[in-house]
Amino acid sequence: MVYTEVNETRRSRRNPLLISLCVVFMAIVILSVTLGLTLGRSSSGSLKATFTNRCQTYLKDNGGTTSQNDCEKIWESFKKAFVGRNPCDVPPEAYDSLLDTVSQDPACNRMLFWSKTKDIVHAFTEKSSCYLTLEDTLLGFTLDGLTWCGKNQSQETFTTGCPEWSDCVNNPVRSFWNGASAAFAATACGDASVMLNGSIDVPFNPTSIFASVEVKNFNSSIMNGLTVLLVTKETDTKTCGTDASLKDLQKQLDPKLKYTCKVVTQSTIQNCISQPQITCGDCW
Ligand code: DVN
Repeated sequence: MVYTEVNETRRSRRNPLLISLCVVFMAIVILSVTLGLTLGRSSSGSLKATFTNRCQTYLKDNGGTTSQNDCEKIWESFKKAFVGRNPCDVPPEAYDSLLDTVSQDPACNRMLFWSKTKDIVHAFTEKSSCYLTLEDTLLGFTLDGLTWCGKNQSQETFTTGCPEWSDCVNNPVRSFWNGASAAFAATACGDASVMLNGSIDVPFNPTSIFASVEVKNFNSSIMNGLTVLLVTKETDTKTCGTDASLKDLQKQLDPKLKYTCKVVTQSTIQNCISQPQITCGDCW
């Protein structure tokens, strides 16, 4: 009798406790699902916002039209390339229509390519308009550093859970940069330049976009030559004449193109960037 009463008492105490625990658990589940959905939605929502904001900023800063409609149209064309598709099955050609729509006037004699020198190149082009990189064009500027993908049978855009660069060749981000780089290189006219990294073993790496896409798309009927700016640190010993990969570059270039190479130290470029006014042609 005494035993039963104790048990009853425990049970009646445990029940409200159990109920409270269940309520808290359910609340956590509901909150997580809601948060997950909200965050999931806002991450894809924010891709559109980031895209159109950057696109409008670019058009405003570069004397283009600021009409919201233009960037909305460009966004729609961009989305068509990858929305509803398996994120490992988006080839570079998927962006052809976008790249045709947003074709930009080529900047003859000012086009600058790069490989493994992204930070210093952009620090320089941000400071002066002497050169123009792909990331200084409307689409390059808008998509620089972003991740995106779609999903089979879904109309949504995603910014997380997308394949990594090396997961599959035909992923939406990698294919965009391959397609955009090919189109950018194909318009290179006059004398173009490339900043290569003289502090690494293979400055002209065959697997890089510069070697595997851009050099292959140069058009010698509109281009005069290519100047390699081999960016080194003071302690580096690499020179234009001794680096084997630069010999490969020379071999791969159309013989009609004039090849020039110059070693430029990082500090020379940094000094130049720190000048209040950069005079094009005076940096190296
Ligand atoms: O000339 C430039 C420019 O026009 C561009 O689009 O292509 C040329 C640079 O490409 P690259 O020759 O392949 O040079 P990098 O330095 O090896 O790679 C350039 C960028 O591609 C990287 O900075 C990565 O972009 P991110 O992450 O900074 O936005 C991306 N990339 C290349 N290999 C990658 C990779 N990202 C992730 N994993 C990799 N394995």
